[in-house]
Amino acid sequence: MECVILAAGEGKRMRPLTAKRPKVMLPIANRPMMEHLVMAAREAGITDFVFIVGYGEREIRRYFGDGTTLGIHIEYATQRQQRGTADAVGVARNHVTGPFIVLNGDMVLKKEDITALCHRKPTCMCTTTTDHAEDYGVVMVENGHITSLEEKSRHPKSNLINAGAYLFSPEIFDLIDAVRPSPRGELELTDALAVLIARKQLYSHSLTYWMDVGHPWDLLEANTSFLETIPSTNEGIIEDGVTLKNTVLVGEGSVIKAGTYIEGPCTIGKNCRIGPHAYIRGATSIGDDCHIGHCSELKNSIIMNGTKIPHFNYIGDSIVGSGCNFGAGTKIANLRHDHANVQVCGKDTRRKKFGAVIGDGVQFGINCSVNVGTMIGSEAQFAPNTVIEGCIGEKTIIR
Ligand code: TTP
Repeated sequence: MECVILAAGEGKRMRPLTAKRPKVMLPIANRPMMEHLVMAAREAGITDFVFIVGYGEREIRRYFGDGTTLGIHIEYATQRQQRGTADAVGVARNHVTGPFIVLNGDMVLKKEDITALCHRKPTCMCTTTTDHAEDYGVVMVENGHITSLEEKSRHPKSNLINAGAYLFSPEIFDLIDAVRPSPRGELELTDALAVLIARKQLYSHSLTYWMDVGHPWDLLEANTSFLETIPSTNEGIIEDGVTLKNTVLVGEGSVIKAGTYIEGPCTIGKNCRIGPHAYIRGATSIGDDCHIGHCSELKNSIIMNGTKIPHFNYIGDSIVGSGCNFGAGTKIANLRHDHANVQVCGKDTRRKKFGAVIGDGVQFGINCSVNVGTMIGSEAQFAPNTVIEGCIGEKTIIR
């Protein structure tokens, strides 16, 4: 069975983290989110993949290559313009020969569900339940057939939704050819599926596990769930006087200095300097070439490659891009005094605890205070003692 992974989208909802990288390359437990999906499919026995790439495709091609290192074979097909999901699947036309699986690249699935999908008869749509059906395509199912599909309804008829995973036969391409732009100007896969629904030819396949990773805060949840399943490893140097609790992974060339206290699950990439006297709490992922220094505390956060958090910093429930520098004493708040859900740029994170989303290359002077729910665009710079909140555009300079 061939597996087509849709990975051409920009991921506007993930901005500013996607300013310089495609959404599917954002890290979860220090691996691109798409790698977790590919590995689940490989464990389900799939070895032939077609990656539909577009936005940021160079990074995807460079990282995955021809798939040999992962024990799979990858063909790439470029979607020149991100014209919608029907268009993206259509790009796979000359790369598949028989029934094939299509997976949105921005979700987490379990191998067992992919195995079960491979054994179904085409055409199948995977479904799952959610408390936020209004954000997705809501489906109705009767006797195993999908009987209706309604996109992002304000008043969803059920909590059953389209999970973005399918089993198709090549006949889908004829239906895709007939799709015309939707009111929002996209060629939507759901319009091709509507024809199959009318013919009672679209089966429902119910998933046991599903996680959608569309917003920055979804990364934290996915990070926690992956870190909880990985065993501890140490390829670095751990000095005497370091305390490690629960699962902690330390990458090659990293040094954990004396007095550091790490409560996993945590993963630390390659060539990092941690401590002396750093305090890191789970679930936290720290990328390669990072420095977490004296009296800096991290909790439930994702820190990308090359970021420096060197002296007296606190970062909780946050996502920090690559190449950022935190001046001594700069801290991020992560809880509102009224304990209400944290909003980021007008969007409800549905979390009581959330800190900030920080793009790549942001520079903080000493003693900056970043309020809960702040979003900071890439390469912004802040003078010492700046109080930072709200949505800050990229390259903003506060002197
Ligand atoms: P979406 O999540 O709908 O789109 P997106 O990834 O661009 O994200 P955002 O809404 O934040 O801008 O896409 C679902 C999947 O389909 C995702 O894995 C990306 C992929 N996709 C393509 O490959 N090509 C496209 O033209 C579109 C719209 C999406």
